[in-house]
Amino acid sequence: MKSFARFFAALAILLFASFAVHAQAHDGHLPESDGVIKKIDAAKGKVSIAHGEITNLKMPPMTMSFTAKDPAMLKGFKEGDKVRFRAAEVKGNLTVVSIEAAK
Ligand SMILES: [Cu+2]
Repeated sequence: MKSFARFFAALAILLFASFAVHAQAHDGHLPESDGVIKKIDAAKGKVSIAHGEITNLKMPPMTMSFTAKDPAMLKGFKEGDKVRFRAAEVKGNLTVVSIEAAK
């Protein structure tokens, strides 16, 4: 009986781990949103963006502050830059997971 319980516990852990990996791999499938950088604080990894609709967050256009997934990704951007970016909620923070200059 005990070994059964251990087997199911191991199975649950494996399932959970594979879901976590799967969720991470999905960053690239988030829809891109348009925006203009209003304020940038690369040291704190914060960026304020006047953004268009963000469908995956069910968010209408607005100006708001995001946390950068990695502060280094803000290097090379400045206020007034037009960008395309992907945003998601990460640990309760609205986070920019990818950002690139809009052409
Ligand atoms: Cu918003």
